[in-house]
Amino acid sequence: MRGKSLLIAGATGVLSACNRHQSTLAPFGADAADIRHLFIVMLVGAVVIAIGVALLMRHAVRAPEGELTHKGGMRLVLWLGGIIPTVVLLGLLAYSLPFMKPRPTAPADLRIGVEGEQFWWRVIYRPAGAPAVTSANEVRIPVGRTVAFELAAGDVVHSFWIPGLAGKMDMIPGRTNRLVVRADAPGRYRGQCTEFCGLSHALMAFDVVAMPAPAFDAWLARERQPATADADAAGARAFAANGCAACHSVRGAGAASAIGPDLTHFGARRTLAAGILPMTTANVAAFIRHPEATKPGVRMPAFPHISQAEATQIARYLQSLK
Ligand code: HEC
Ligand SMILES: [Cu+2]
Repeated sequence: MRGKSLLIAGATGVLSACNRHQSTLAPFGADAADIRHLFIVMLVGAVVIAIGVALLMRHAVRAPEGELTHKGGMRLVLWLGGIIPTVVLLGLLAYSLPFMKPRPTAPADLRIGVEGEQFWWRVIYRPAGAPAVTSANEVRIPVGRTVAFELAAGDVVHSFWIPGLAGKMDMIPGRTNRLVVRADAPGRYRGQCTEFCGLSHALMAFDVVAMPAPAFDAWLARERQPATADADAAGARAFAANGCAACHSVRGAGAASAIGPDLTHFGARRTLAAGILPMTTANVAAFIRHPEATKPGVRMPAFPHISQAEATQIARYLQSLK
């Protein structure tokens, strides 16, 4: 029985390490690599101490009674209870302090504002010397460059965590927290809200795309452009007729509200509803009619009176916004 549970514990450890999508053990950024390094050092230290304690226990249980004099006992307490822990903890503190120093930034570094909302992410790229570009539910960063996240919250406290990139940082209404990072490997990863923020807190994730720097620059230039879709399409007309523009923005197509996620380049995202559903026409149409079926407590009203056919037209229109 014990062997079996040990086997299961070992297997889950090994299997979870296989997930390179969202894992502190598979870092793609310099800060997460530091955290993994510290974790391994601490783990080895803890294991050594645990083995030492176990050996001492064994010795204490087996030794004949009265072997330890009163003075010997006091000395043992002084060393094992006072001096050694102080030296070990001070050593670990001195070793780990340099890791806590924030990464230095230069004025030309890219700043990305991310604002937590119930239950999605507002993402604002603020490149030096150019106007800001607003997007949502997906964070793109250039590999090899320093990026400063400016983290805020629009309603309640959220927490921003990209486990493969860096440690987590709270998003607090009324203040801006800075998290400076550098991605080292391109790829598609995942981030997650890690502060309970309401009913759909666990359904508040996002895609992270680390791109080679030139590709990122080209992408940001495209992202800056207004929407290109056909404004006369049936889906575009249904979007306008159903009042979606009261909450959503589609730059260049007359919708300019910032209450819900920006949809200007919605079709270029891989996931729907803050990293929760794959981006398919059927999923988008279903979400439009019954968002609460996917996300309990969602801040978007249901549109049950929109027919399946009309919802599909709107979904096609939104997906054409690349
Ligand atoms: C009262 C404001 C409001 C109205 C009106 C509204 N939405 Fe939303 N919408 C939201 C909010 C808030 C979210 C974020 C939901 C979440 O993920 O928690 C959202 C999310 C979405 C998303 C997913 C966005 C993403 O990045 O994945 C789509 C698509 C969408 N809405 C389409 C529509 C359409 C189409 C209409 C009109 C039929 C509409 N919305 C009307 C507030 C609104
Ligand atoms: Cu949250």
